[in-house]
This record gives sequence, C-alpha cells and structure tokens, in this order.
Amino acid sequence: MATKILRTVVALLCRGGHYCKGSKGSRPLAGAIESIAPTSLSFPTVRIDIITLFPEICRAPLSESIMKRAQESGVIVLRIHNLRDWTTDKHHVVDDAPFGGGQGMVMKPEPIFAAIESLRRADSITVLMTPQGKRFDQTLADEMSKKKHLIVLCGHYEGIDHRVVEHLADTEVSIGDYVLTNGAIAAVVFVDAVVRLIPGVLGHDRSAVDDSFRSGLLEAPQYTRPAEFRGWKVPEVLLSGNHAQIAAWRKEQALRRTRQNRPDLLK
Ligand code: 6GU
Repeated sequence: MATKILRTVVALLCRGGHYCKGSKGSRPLAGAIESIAPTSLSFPTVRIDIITLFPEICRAPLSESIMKRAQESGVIVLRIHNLRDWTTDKHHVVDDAPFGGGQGMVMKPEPIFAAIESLRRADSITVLMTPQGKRFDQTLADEMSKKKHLIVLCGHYEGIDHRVVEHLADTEVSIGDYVLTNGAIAAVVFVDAVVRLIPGVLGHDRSAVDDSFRSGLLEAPQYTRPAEFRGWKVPEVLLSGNHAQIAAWRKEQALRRTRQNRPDLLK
C-alpha cells in the first residue's frame, strides 16, 4: 500500500518528466523527484537521463506501452534533455570545425561537461552512444539494467571532442555495425533494451527469461488462431496438449532457426 502511494506520488511528479523544453527550469523538479522517490521498495527507482540535440527523436518511442508504464509506476524516472540548454553563448553553439581539418563538425566539450556534471551523482554511469563504441548486446543490456543511474549521451555530427571520451564517459556503446544519421536513434534502442530488463518493468507473466539470446538460441516459431489459415496448418504438436512434446519441438525449431539465420550463435 505504502509502495503504491509512493509510486503514485512519483508518477505524478514525473508526468512531463520526459521533456526537453526549458529543461534548465525543470532541473530543480528533478531534485524534488529524487528526494521523494522510493529507495527501499522492492523495485528501487532507476533514473535515466538522455542528453541529445534532438529530444523529439527519443520522446515518442520512449513514451508508449511498456516504457510508459515503467514511468507511470515509478520503476524508472526517464528524462530527455536538450544539450543546447547547457550552452552559455547567445547562439547556443554546440559544434565547431575539427582541428587538423576534415569534413563535418565536431561536438564541443563545454556544454557536454556542463550537462553531465550537473546531472551525475556518485552512482551514475555515463554512456556515450557512438558508432566507435563497443557493440551492444544482451549481456551489456543486462549489465546496464543493474545500474541505478544511467546518463546516455548521444553523439551527433561527425564526432565528439575526444576529451569527452577520455575524461567524462564511462563507456562508449554502438548498437551495431552500420551507421545511423543520429545517435538519438541508437539511444532509444539502448534505453528500451535496458529498461525492459529492470525488475518490475515486465510483469511476471512477461518475464525476459525466455528471450532470444538468453538461451543462446533464437526463439521457436509461434502461432495463434486460426489453426488453419489459407490452407496453412499450425503444426499438429502445438495443438496436442502434450507439453513435453511441445517443449522438444520448440527446442528443435529454435536450433533450426538459429542454424539458418544466426549460425554465428552456434559457434
Ligand atoms: Cl551509437 N550512433 C550512430 N550514429 N550510428 C550508430 C550507432 C550509434 N550505433 C550503430 N550505428
């Protein structure tokens, strides 16, 4: 009961907690949330701050469905910040030409240091999203889901001043071997994959235990009604009610699918 009341208070305070506009003005609110947020409940609140030049890219995908519920229930506090709010010059400049010459622009260190130094606590982990990072996978997602505070910094333009990498970021993460136009897209993927592993985010009946990659194999095919569609029948064994046979079939199918689509996982 106490848990519920606290969660409701947190949820109310956090409404509009995933904002960007005037995030400077709302930083004191963040302090208020923290001082009230439950710390000794069964699921202590995990805080995630995303820093990006394109907050709108992050907002919608992280405000729906499971991510929405995770915030409303107070299991996570997610805040999306505009890096420009930490500039101090009239034109809110966040980038500059690279020393040594070359294409494109590089993100300046000053606003990034100001942003992270204003947000971080003793237990914060700062993750820089960059194609030069270590490749994100389920093991890294698991590890990150155990942190109490993640600061996710999105790279944009051609790169980021390397002093950020050397003296500010705890780790650099890439979501795969391809290049996106915008690190905010990668941040959404990272945060989604991490948040669903935080205890209390998925219900007991939707636990992440059976996920593909946990077992080292892809998941077996799933079917639902109708049992016959356009002449294609659902495998008989799934209608049999024989749970041992169903489990054996699923294992075999998982292996077969993995061999076909991801042979690298079997090595
Ligand atoms: Cl983190 N950023 C960008 N721009 N592209 C990527 C990426 C990150 N991860 C994979 N591709």
